[in-house]
Amino acid sequence: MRYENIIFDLDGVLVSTDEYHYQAWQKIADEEGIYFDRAINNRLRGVSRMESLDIILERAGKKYTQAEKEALAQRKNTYYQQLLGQLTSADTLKGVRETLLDLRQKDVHIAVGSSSKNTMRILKQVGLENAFDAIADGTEITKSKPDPEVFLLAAQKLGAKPETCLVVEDAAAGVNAGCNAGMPVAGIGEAAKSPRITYAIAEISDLLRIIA
Ligand code: B16
Ligand code: MG
Repeated sequence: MRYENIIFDLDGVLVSTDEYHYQAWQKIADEEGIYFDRAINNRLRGVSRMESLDIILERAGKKYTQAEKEALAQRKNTYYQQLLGQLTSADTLKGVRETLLDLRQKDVHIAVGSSSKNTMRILKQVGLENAFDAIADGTEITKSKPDPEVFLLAAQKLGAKPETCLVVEDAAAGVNAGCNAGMPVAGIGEAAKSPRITYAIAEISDLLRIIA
C-alpha cells in the first residue's frame, strides 16, 4: 500500500459548500457596496473566515474597525448557516461516500483537515460524522491554510507521520498547506493544475488507483 493515511479537505472536496460560502460573501459585499465576483471568491477557498473578509475588504472604500470586521464575519456566518440548512447527503461530491467506505475496507486511515469552524455541523448534516478516523478543523487551530497546522493536527490525531499522509485538496491555500506539512498532495478541481501537487485527480475514486 502506497499510502496508509489520507487527509481530506472538506469544502470543495467532500461537500459542495463552496457555493454557499460564495453566496453568503456576495450578500455581505452587496450590503456593504463592495465589488466582489467569483474570481475574488476563488482566493477565499481554504482561507479562514477573517482572512477571507480581509481579502474582500481590499476593495472597500473605507477602513473597517476590528469590531466592525468581527460583526461582518459573524453576519456572513449567519447567512452561510442559513444556506447550510438546505444541505443534504445529496450534496456530498461524486463518489465520496463509496470511496471512503472502500478506503476503510482497505485499512487506509482517513481524516478531515478543514479550516472551517462549521465542519462538525456539515459532516453531521450530510451523514458523514462517523465516516472518519480523525477530524481536525477550524475550531482547533490558530493559523489557517496555507499554514500546515490543520494537516499536522490531523496526522497527529491519526498517530501518523506527515510523510505517510496523502492530502486531498481543491484550493491553492490547501495545496500549499499540505506541501508545508511535508505531505504529498492530490489536487482535484482547480488544484489539479497546481505545479505543487504530486497527483492530479478528476474524481475522488481516482484515489483508489493512487494508493494501490
Ligand atoms: P468557516 P476548507 C474553508 O474550508 C473554506 O474553503 C473557506 O472558504 C472558508 O472561509 C473556511 O473554510 C472557513 O470556514 O467560516 O465555516 O469557519 O476548504 O478548509 O474545508
Ligand atoms: Mg477546500
